[in-house]
Amino acid sequence: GRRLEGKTVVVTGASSGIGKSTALEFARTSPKNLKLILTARRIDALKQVAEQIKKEVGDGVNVLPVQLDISKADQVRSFIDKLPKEFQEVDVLVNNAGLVKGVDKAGDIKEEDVSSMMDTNVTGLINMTQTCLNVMKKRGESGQGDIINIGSIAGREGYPGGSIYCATKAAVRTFTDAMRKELIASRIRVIEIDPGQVETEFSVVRFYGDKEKADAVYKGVTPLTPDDIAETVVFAAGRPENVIIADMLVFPNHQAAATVMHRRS
Ligand code: NDP
Ligand code: 8X3
Repeated sequence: GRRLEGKTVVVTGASSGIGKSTALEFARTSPKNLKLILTARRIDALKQVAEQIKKEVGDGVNVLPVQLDISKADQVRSFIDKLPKEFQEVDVLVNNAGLVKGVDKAGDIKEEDVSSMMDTNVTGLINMTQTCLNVMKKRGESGQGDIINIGSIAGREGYPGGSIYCATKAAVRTFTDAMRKELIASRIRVIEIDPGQVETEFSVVRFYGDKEKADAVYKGVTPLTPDDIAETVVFAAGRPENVIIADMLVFPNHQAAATVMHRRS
């Protein structure tokens, strides 16, 4: 509540899944005097999320939907400058936007899938971080703000059919770790949250829109909900200034590794 009051929060990939839930959770937790910038490619979906927030918590939260494709470096570079002045002082960046494409094995992976995962999950996240760090570094005596990166269990271990996706999340993990060390003299907190299986549009995107294949991923298990992860993101952002939740791995109860899963038959 109080600790988030007056903050300006950017959530990438807020049109769906974890990002959408995170936007709602920030609004519920700090329903007064919060500025929320929601970004994704699907602007209509963002506007619906903004409407939902307004309905749930009223006008205390100032929500700004912004169309942004993080895989486009020029869009990310001008992102802050194009915001209305009152939204430019970003305090919290949630780097959530990301995607997986296909289950092909090395040798057969489509070039376009390699680039879309790399350009979004890695380069997009890095560019977004650098853009917002410019603002955070100027705050206070030595810089202040929160960068919250959504990694994955897939960044900690590879699994067959996920080599590129796993490599992108491993890159996020290493970038995050190095950056936390680089920023040690500042008050900027660099936070990584790594979910296991969460039921979102993630698998629908992975199977190029095939809902049946996506549903099969969650058969016989109870995956995390996007709200479960949203709660951890807002918890991390809401810790007192001297506390950092540096690194968090969150599984559903049936999961113990990327591919160690107990399924009800
Ligand atoms: P969803 O597919 O439901 O949401 C992904 C979000 O990312 C969408 O809002 C999408 O918006 C956005 N996005 C994708 N590409 C771009 C882009 N180029 N520019 C801007 N926004 C983009 O999946 P999740 O909510 O599950 O995924 C969120 C994050 O969580 C991802 O980083 C994912 O890797 C990670 N994760 C997911 C897990 C899971 O099991 N679901 C487990 C561990 C991590 P739009 O299409 O409108 O651009
Ligand atoms: C997404 C979870 O299943 O690809 O990060 O490891 S999974």
